[in-house]
Order: sequence, then structure tokens, then C-alpha cells
Amino acid sequence: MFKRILIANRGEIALRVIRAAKALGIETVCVYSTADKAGPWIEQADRAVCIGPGPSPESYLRIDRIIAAAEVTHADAIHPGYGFLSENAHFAEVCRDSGFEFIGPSPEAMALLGDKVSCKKLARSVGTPVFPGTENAIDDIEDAVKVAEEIGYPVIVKATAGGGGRGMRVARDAAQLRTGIESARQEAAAAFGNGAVYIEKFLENARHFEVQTIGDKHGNAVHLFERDCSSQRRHQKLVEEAPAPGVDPAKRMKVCESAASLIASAKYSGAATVEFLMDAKQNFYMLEVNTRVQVEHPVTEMITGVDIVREQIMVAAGKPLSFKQADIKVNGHAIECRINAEDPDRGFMPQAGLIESFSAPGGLGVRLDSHARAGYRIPPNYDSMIGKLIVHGPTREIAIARMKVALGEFKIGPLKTTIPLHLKLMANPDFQNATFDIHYVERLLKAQDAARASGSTSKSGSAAGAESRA
Ligand code: MV4
Repeated sequence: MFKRILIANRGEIALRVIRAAKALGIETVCVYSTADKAGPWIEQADRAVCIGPGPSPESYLRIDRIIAAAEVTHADAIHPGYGFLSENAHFAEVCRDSGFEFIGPSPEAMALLGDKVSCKKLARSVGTPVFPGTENAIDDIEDAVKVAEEIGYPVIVKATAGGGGRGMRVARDAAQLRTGIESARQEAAAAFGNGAVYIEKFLENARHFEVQTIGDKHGNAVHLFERDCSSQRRHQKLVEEAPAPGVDPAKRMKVCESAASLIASAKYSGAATVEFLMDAKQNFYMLEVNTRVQVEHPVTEMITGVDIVREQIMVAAGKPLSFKQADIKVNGHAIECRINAEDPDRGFMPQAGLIESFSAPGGLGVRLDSHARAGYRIPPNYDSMIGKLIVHGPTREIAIARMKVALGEFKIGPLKTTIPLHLKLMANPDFQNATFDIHYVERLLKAQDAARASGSTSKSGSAAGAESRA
């Protein structure tokens, strides 16, 4: 087993990895930027190394400095967390070539599943359902137009290297497709250094269904069932839950098993999430594979009892998975609300600054994964998530009820947070009845803005009018 792990990340996920490592008797090293010097998670690590200034290109994205920190602290392995370098196959390769175990897949498996065209080909070959579309990246625009006529409009143009919604264009006719391919290529080249794009059938109203999987270096690959992450705004998830409510058990089993087959066929070791869209008839289509631990992994931990970060560390060290597929049973229901320091009434503007008061919720089935506390100053450089509130209960109804209580207890001041929005979502009939799709939060916010604008008797120049347009 490893003696010492370096964590190439910050905030709540750094703390999550420290906790798992400590429970395994493994020492931890944090790397941090000068903006994170006072980060509370750093106190929990055995050692800490400053790797540069606040902007992440000069610190958390600097492979050379992270490797140097691992060398001077004699770390055995590097955990990348999520975001930053976690899905960078070059980083995984540099870790390996420098003698550090990367806690995640091999660079080869990461590259295979990270490229959406090669991932989709593999998925099709093992029977994981995918959208109809071009087999390969588009060479000739007129070939793409032919494929679009075959599968029917609307279609979506996607970057093979993309993810999280960047480099996508919806086309409803051939003219839109031609311009969409051009602009998606340019955007992808600028954003990912790779302008390759492909097309597939576009699905309008769907739910986001994702399967947690994990593989080891002995050829074992299992799934830990699924999460529904339909509550999102601008590709930022707000609420995630497990299991996905109201899904036909036989269909659900098939898609979860197909996700495990996919990562097995990639000879994948570590945690991976296979994302799907589910239509109104509960047909599934794979979107992409995330080759890292995800923000929302705790809801899966709560319903399966598996410590996903512990398993990540164990399999990276060459141990077989500690369980078999047949050992995994779903127990109850879990929901996670992402607590962001953002003002939902002002276009989700990030709220950097001092947390003066912080009163955490608790009680049966309540888990708070957060690096924040009173006296912590949120730096302006990174994402605004300051914690995740996770509740577990025997049923979805009880989990929602416990979440409402926990959100009501949770007081953070004076900064604005997403807590009031979560209280509204928990009381929303579409959430309660699971009659939602990936657009319902945005529709709700739009309706709220419209109601506020029309309810206001003052002119457009008023504070209320300005607020609703922000
Ligand atoms: C789609 C789609 C509809 N049809 N693909 C957005 C992020 C990236 N992971 C894939 N995305 C989508 N791909 C087809 N063929 C709609 C989306 C999409 C979406 C997906 C999941 C969660 C939220 C979303 C919000 C807008 C669009």
C-alpha cells in the first residue's frame, strides 16, 4: 500500500481524499496556491507545498510544479480529484513516467474514453446504447449533411475532445448544419486544441442519467447503479440523487450493466461515470464517459455503502476491488445539493469574500462535505462551490423531507448562497414528482424572473427591474 499520497487539488475534494487516505493509514501532501494558503483542508494534511500564485494555470495546472512537489515530499501516488488535471492523459503519463502512481486510469484508457468518437465506437461494439450519427469525426461537410438527412433533423454538432457542453451546436436544417460545423470546429480548436467534430441526433427533452462504475487492474469492472442529475443550470449541476426515480427496473439494470461492460472493454481501472440521456419513453443514449471521481459521488456512496475514494486508492495500489457486483445492493435514497457561494437573484454571481458565520446542519442521514467554516475567506480564483449537503433516507420522500430540514438549519453569512434556491427546488412539484428534465431549473428561474418583473410596479430603471434582468 502507498505510504504517502499527494493531492493535486483543493477545497472539498482535497478534504475528501485526505479523509479516505487517513482512514487507510496513508499520509497526505497538499499542494496549494498562494490564494489557498489559509485553506482549512490544508491543516488536515501531513504536509503542504506551495506551487504558485492564485490563477490555476500558474499553480493547480502546472504539471512540472506538482511533480516537483511529489519528488521533494517522497509521495508514492498522486490523486487528481476532479477538474484541473484530472482528465488530462498527458498528466497521467507524466506521473507514471516520473515514478508516481496516478490514482485513476492508465493514460491509454483515459484517452480512449475521453475522445468521444473512439468512446462511442467502443460503446457501440459492446452494446452500450448510443445516438445515431457520424461514425467518425467529420472530414467533408457534405458527408455530414447526408448523415443528417438519414437520421433526420434536429442534429447536434459536438467536439470529439469536448465535454460539459462546450463546442456544441444544434442544427435544424442543412444551412444551420454547415455553419454549425464551422463554428463548432473553431470553438473546439480554441478551447481544446483539437477542432474535430461529429454529429448525432439531437434529443430535446431528456433526463440526465449517469452510471457510476469502477474497475481494477485484475480485469474486474462493476457498476454502483446510477444517479439522476437533471437539476442543472448552464451545465452546472445543482442537485443530484441516487437512485434515479421512476425508471423501469429492467431497463435500468440493462443500462447499468452495459456501462460496466464498456469500462471493462477499455481495460479501465479506477472510478468512471458513464453519462446517458434518457428520453420520455425511457430509451437511453450514452453521452460521454468521465474518467475521474465526480462531485456527486457521495449520493452513490450513501445508497451502496461503498467508499468510492477508498476504492480508487486501493485499485491504484493494485488491490482487487473489495466487492463483487452481486454484493452491491441499493439501500434507500440519497440527494445532494451543491452549496455554491453565488447569488441566484443576480445571475448566480460568484460571492468571493469572508464567511463570517457558518452554522452546519446535522442529524440522522445528514452528511456535509465542505472545506468551509466561519473565518474562511473564499478566494475569487476558483469555482464557487463551498460544500455539498447530502442526505440519505429509506425513501425519496423522506430524503426530500430531511433535505428541507437540513437546508433550513444551514446558515452561512453574510454571503449569498444557493441554499434558498435549493429550498425552492425541494418544494417544487416537478422535483417532488420527478416529472423533470434537464431544462426544468432554467424554466423555473425564467418564470421567477418574469413574475418578479411583472409584479414590480416600478419602471424598468428600478432596482427590481435591473435585478430581474441581471
Ligand atoms: C446532447 C443533448 C441532446 N442530444 N446530445 C450537454 C453537455 C454534454 N455532456 C452533452 N450535452 C447534451 N448532449 C444529444 N444528442 C443535450 C445535451 C444537453 C445536456 C445534457 C445533460 C445535462 C444537461 C444538458 C443541458 C443542455 C444540453
